Order: sequence, then C-alpha cells, then structure tokens
Amino acid sequence: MPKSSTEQQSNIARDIETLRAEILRHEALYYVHDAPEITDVEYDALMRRLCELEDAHPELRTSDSPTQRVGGQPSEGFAEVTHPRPMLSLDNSYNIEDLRAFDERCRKLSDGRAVSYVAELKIDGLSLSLHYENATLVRGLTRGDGRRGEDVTANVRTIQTIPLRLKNDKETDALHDIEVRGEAYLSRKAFERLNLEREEKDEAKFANPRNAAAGSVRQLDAKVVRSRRLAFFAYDVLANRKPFATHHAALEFLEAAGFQVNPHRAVCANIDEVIAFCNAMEAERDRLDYEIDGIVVKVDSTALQEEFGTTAKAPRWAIAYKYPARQATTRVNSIVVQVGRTGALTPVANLEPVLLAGTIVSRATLHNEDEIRRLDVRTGDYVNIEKSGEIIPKVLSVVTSRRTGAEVEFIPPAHCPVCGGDISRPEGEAVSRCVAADCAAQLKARLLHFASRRAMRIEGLGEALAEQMTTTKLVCDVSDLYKLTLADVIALERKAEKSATNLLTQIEASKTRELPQLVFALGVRHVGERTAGILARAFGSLTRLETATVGQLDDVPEIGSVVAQSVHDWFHDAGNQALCQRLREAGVQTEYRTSSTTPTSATFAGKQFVLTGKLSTLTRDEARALIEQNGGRVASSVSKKTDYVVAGEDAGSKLDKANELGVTVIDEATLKGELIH
Ligand code: 0OW
Repeated sequence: MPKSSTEQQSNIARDIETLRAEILRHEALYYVHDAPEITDVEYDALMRRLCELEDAHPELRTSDSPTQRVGGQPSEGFAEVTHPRPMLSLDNSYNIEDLRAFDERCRKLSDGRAVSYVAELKIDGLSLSLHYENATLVRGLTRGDGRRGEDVTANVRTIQTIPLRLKNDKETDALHDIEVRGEAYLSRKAFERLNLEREEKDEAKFANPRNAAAGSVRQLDAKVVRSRRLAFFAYDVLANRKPFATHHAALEFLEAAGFQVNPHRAVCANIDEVIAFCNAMEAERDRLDYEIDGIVVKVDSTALQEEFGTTAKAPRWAIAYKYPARQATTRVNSIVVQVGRTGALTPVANLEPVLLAGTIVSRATLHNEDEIRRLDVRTGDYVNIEKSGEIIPKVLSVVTSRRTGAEVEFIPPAHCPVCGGDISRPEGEAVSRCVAADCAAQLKARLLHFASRRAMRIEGLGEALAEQMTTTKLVCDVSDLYKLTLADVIALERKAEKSATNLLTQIEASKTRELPQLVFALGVRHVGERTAGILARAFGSLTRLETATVGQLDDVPEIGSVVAQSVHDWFHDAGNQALCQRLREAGVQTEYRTSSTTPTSATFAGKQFVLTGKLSTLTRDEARALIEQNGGRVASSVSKKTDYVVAGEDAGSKLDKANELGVTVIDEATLKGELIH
C-alpha cells in the first residue's frame, strides 16, 4: 500500500530530526568534549545527507539546523546595532589593597550586610552579545563601544560552542527570549596553529590570542571564521525580568542551556576567599589552554547588584583584578633589520639579556619603522619590554629618564641591508620590502623553506649551508639544487665527503615528494601547507596551475580571492614558469598522485589509528598514506575506538588521552616494523 504524501512527509521530517540530533551529538563530542566517535569523513557524510534532505524539502529547513552554521557569500561590512542594554566595562584593581577597598565599598553599600562574591576568570578575548528569541539565536553583536556594536551574526553562527538553539529542559522552559554575554576567544593551540599557517603564507602574524580572536570574529567571510576554531565562554544572561537570585545560579542556567561556562570559578563568602582564589589562579594560569588577564569579581546577589547599580562606565558590583603584566627593563644594544622570504624588512632590537617570565630574553621585535618612530627607541636606550602572550616580547616604552645623550637614533636603511637592492614600501603597508629579485637573503630564506620538513624535506640543508650556497652564487634558485655535483658541495667549506654525499642523496630523494609538498615548497604568498594540498588536488599538476585563470582558482572551494590572485600572479610570472620548467627537467615530481587508497595489504585492516607529535622520518600525510594503504584508518582524535596512537616527539593531549583510555601507544619505527616481514 503506497504511503500517502503526508505520511511520507512526516517520515522525512522524522528522518531530518533524527539526523540533526545525531549531528549535534557528534559536534558536541568533537568541539566541546574533544572526544569524537566518528571520523571527519563520516561526519561530512552525515552533513551531506542532511543537506540533501533539506534541499529536497526546503520547507523543513530551520535556522537552527547544523547545516545553517556557515553562511553564504562574504558580507560587505557589518551593520551597527545599538545594544538594548549597554555592555559596560569593568573597573580595574591591580593589587590586594584595591580588592579590599572594593569589598569595603560593597559592604557600605549593603549597610553592613555580609556580601558574598563570585570570582571567575577574566578571559582575554572579544566580548559578544547573543540574542535568543524563542530559544533560537537571532543575532550576535560585538561589544563595540559598549553602546553600539557590530552585527556579526553570520560569523557567530560558525562558532561551534555557541548553541543555535537553547537546550530545552525544566529550568530553561520559562526563558526563551534572553541575551547572553560572553567572551569569544582562541585557545593557545588554535592561536599558535593560526600563526603558523599565516607565517607559511607570509601573512602578518597576530600578536596575541586576543587580537587573533577580534580579527577572526570580524572577518567578512564566515567560512574563514569557521576555519579559525573560535570558542566562547558565557558569563552573563539578561532577561526581561531578573530570573536568578544569584549570579552563580545564572551561570548554572547557562550551562544547562548548552553554553560553555568557564569552570574555574568560586562562590566566595568574603573577600579573603576571593584573594585566595586570585592567588591560586595566578599559579595556574600558564597551564590553561587560553589566555586570561585577571579575575572578575562580582557580587553574587542579584538584588544587591540592582541596589548598587552602575556608574556611566561600569557596575559598582563588579571589579576586575588584573595580574601584573610580566615586564622587565633592559638596554637596547643594537637595532638590526632582518630580511624575510618575501623581502619584508623587520627591525629587531638586540637586548642586554634579561630574565622575563622565566626565560632569558635577548631580542624583541620592533615590528616596523612606524613603531620605532612611535616609541622613539634608540640604540643605547633602556626600554620596558613585556611578554604577555606574544611569541617574542615586545618593546612597550623607552625609559627616557635614563638617557645620557649618547643614544643613537635608528636610520632606516635606504637599501636592502643584505643585498643592497632597492626597497619599496607599498602604499598603505607598514612594512618595507626589498624588491631585488636576486636578493641573497630572500633566496636563502626561499631555499630553507623549500628544503624544510613539511616541504621537500631535504635533511642537512640548514642555515650555514644555505648561506654558503647563496653567497657563492652556487645556487641562484631552488632548481639549481638538482644540478649540484659532489665536487660542488665538497668545495663548500667544512663539507666532508660523507655529509656531501648524504646531502645529494636527500636532494635526489626530494624529487619524489608529492605535489602538495612541492606547491607549498615554492613559497607562493598566502599559500600554506593546507592550501597547497587543496590546489594540488584541484589542478593535478604544476602545468595546469600555470595555465589556471583567476576565476578557475577562485572557484575552488576554500580558495579565496586573495589567494587566487596571488597564485595566478606567481604561476604567470615568466621567471617562475622557467623555474617550474627547470624543476620538471630535473626530474622533480610535478604531477598529483592520488595515494592509492585501495590497500595493498591487510596488515592494519579494521584498525583505527591516531597520529600525534612530530614524527621524525614521515610527514603526517605519508604516515596516513602508509596506514591507509595497509587497510587501516586514521581518526582525528583519540576515543574508545582507537586501536593505536602513533606518538612522535612533543606528543600532546592525545597521548594523555591514550594513556587515560589505555590505548596502545607505538612509535613510527614500530608502525613501520609491523609492515616489514
Ligand atoms: N572577560 C571576561 C568577563 C567576565 C561583565 C558583566 C558586567 C560588567 C562586566 O571574562 N568574566 N565577566 C564580565 O562581566 N565581563 C567580562 O569581560 C568584560 C567585557 C567588557 C569588559 C570586560 O572585559
């Protein structure tokens, strides 16, 4: 008996609901608990299935469906919206006395009644306001100036730890129209990974996770926002009526509603307990996977909060306790200019070594000439430097009171300090660049990048050798590596025959690297390791990349217009085309070889692996190919279904998880040993 159309419709609606619930469950496992049960491929298959069902039945698509997280086209800009209730800032305190003074004021305002507090971490990110109507996310705003913020709803929807729909259970039943406030942030891991990708693409690195979070939330292209892996801690909820007697109850509601609320918090009966919490967290903060810049202390009673009210700027019932930034004072012994792979000139201060946040520091970046002028920093000056989340310290200010008059002003170089070539500073850019095509510094940097581990992996080609090869003009571009003879390499000083032979063996072996590695090794601006893989798979060979139009490049998913233009320009440059031709003639692999996914053996059939840490003889792609070619599967993180964790150096949380779950841990030698019979 054929089903009626309504019966069919309800079956499809049920299938969609079931699929959505399954996808949300896996997203929570992956993003919130970091313990997925399925591989990315299986997750993508579920999403594809849901998209197909919703495309076939658009009337069943709702805005809180997981398919609606990533928006369509990039937006032109962000509309400004006035916050219904201003997002106030916080008064600051910098020491225990200030905290006690705050407590005094609160007890006076409460006519001597006891005041209990909630102490919570001050997350160093970007504040957001999320509006939910009928339990569904309808708007996301940046804090802006506190009165008006930017509408970044499309971007906020891509943040996985922000629920598109409030969880529906007893406490939250009554609350459907609420505003939730919190901090969007990047974990240290996500920050470092992002900066690594930007460095590979020769894009300016973010100075710290806060800037990276702000820069990410305010990206015009929601797809880019999603790739940044932002997270969100909720810390406040506003509703038409005050539904919670205390702040800590509000936080518990937020957790029940599906938000991540920072777990490091305490209800404190008095200010002494607050101080104890601040001291305890100061010791703990460097072990957290995100940056904090202090503690936020709030009166717990909502009634008292109402009574105390606010000043124009900040509530009277809350204060921020800021940890002393980690600073030191030392002398600038010299200011030198470094030349990077794309010719960017970066001034660096060589410092009198000084202990700062547990490490001896002898250099600090000066970013660019504008920064030197803003600081008016001179050779011989004493300067205050700060290490607050940045990778290397930055110069905060000059101690002018210690000037003797012997200090020497910085004179920006008129020509490249390494090759004497011309320097240009494109309009609107802060960075000057050496534009000489044969600049030895740039060639050396390009050579090192080409030979680096994740590129062509030519072991033994380090700083010293690259320096010698370029200054002697033995190597004028990377293709010259493939012309080197044993005599050439031995002629370079301190090169014994054995290591010269090893080097040539490595260079020969590099010809068989896969196309993604070669594209990455060429050092095209904005093309990091991941983008190189996408391009290699999309076009299949160097030749097709050389003939690709900007439109064809732009049509590749995840290749934005900036990257498309950069790739087009590089591969259409005559010099680069000649270089590619020389590489082909040298016998370098320039075609994409799909790793044969049909297993050549069943050694690892049915086994699930997770890779962690730095492998010494295999890249991640090679290890993955090795496992898949022998019937195994590689998952992105450790779960009860993992059979082996292959651990390299500096293995991180995945190794801890493996030990916690009792998963067998092996090294790559054992992995390869399994295959050799
Ligand atoms: N950054 C934070 C944080 C927090 C609000 C509520 C009333 C005034 C401040 O982790 N945990 N709690 C609050 O409470 N604010 C925070 O950050 C704010 C955003 C803007 C100024 C502060 O950084």
